[in-house]
Amino acid sequence: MQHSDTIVALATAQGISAIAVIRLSGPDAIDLVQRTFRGKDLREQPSHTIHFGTIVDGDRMIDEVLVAIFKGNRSFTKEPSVEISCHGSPVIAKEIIKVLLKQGARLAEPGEYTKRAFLNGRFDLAQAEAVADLIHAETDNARQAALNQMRGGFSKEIAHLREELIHFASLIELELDFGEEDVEFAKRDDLRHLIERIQSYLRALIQSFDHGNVIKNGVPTVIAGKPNAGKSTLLNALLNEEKAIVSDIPGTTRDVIEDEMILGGINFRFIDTAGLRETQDVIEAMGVERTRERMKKASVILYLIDLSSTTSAQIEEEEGTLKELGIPYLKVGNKIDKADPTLVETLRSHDFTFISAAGKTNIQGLKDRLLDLFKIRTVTTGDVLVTNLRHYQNLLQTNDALTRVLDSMDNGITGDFLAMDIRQALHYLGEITGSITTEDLLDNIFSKFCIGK
Ligand SMILES: Nc1nc2c(ncn2[C@@H]2O[C@H](COP(=O)(O)OP(=O)(O)OP(=O)(O)O)[C@@H](O)[C@H]2O)c(=O)[nH]1
Ligand SMILES: [Mg+2]
Repeated sequence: MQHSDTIVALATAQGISAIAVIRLSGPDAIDLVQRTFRGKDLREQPSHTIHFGTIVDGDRMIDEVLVAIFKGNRSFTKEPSVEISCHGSPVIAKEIIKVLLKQGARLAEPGEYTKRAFLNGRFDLAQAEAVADLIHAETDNARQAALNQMRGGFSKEIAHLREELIHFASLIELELDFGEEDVEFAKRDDLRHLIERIQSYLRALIQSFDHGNVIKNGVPTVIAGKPNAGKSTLLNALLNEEKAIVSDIPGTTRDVIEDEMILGGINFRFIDTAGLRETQDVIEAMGVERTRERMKKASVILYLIDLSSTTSAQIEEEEGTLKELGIPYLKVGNKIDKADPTLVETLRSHDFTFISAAGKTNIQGLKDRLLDLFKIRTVTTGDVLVTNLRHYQNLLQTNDALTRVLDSMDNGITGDFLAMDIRQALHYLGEITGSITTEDLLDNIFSKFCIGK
């Protein structure tokens, strides 16, 4: 697909920097820059070369720049492209973009470069999405997972399996054309084998999402418990920073306080909350409500018990409520320095991690237990991981449709139902790689990119 217009945007971050890069893509990219450029004639230079000169607006010089040119389809977008490196002042970048707009360029929409690269066949949709993931990667593992996907990941295998399935779909549809006659072009045993092969691949991908999701999105970890249990003290100890106010007055924390920290290659988002209790204080009650909301959305809860002032009966009661949430949790006994020894003895068999948040005792032990819950291995080149929720949902739907095909075959159901479920499976698979797209789907994906990407 060739686009007729030429787009322009700042490709580097807003703000002051040594250099800023302005990027153009489209049929007129090089001609258009030439009209504002004093230096060599860019149209006569070979592709993939860089040229020094000035950008001018009529007689007014705006900046000295370096211009890189990419001709024909030998660029990221597979369109003629130009990258102008200017001095990194927001004013200069803005002025240069203004001149280029005057010459007929149009401001790029979010993700439009990557969208063009996709539409021009540089890569499939799953790979295009990985470009955004790569830029937003917050850990080295997330970077590697995104890079693997951008460089191919599961795309090729899915495209290949889809081709094979299309072959069967067309044979079955041919059978339908023959109507009443009893013909069977699509050998049912072969189809069964193919579906089993596809499903085993899909299942591996589906299973990888638990791991992939943690790597890409991190782990929201809520610190909860009764007032004064030492939650804010623990947050500070984990982050090694006086982030939250600590005091011996119960009900100190009212708002949610959060910050991120990378442990063992995973981004943990620690969330300190208002202590759980019934209260007449309107503000505090709102805080407690927020705590409950956050607990429901957590990936894991660090549930704190104050060992200096809690009885085992109370602990049992609190754990009962905690269990009902159905969210994984770690029981943490805090203030081990002031704990009642008999209570500690009783709790030993109850899978508690004992710490002193104030004394920073066994904080590492707690971190280790937390990491054990997310058995993460380092992502290496070539690992295929599903990190994207959209892909995950489509994989599940494909798998379900294929299970229906198998069921239909087991029950001797006729060709038209088989064909329908196969077509659905093909649809969901095709949406992952973008061989089937709608404007809505593309808008939805690329509008989440930033401008210039
Ligand atoms: N002895 C002892 N005191 C601690 C420990 N951890 C916290 N404290 C004290 O317990 C009191 C309450 O600590 P916070 O961290 O404010 O407790 P919280 O759970 O955030 O309380 P709320 O915000 O009111 O829900 C403070 O006086 C802390 O200094 C500990 O390990 N040992
Ligand atoms: Mg607090």
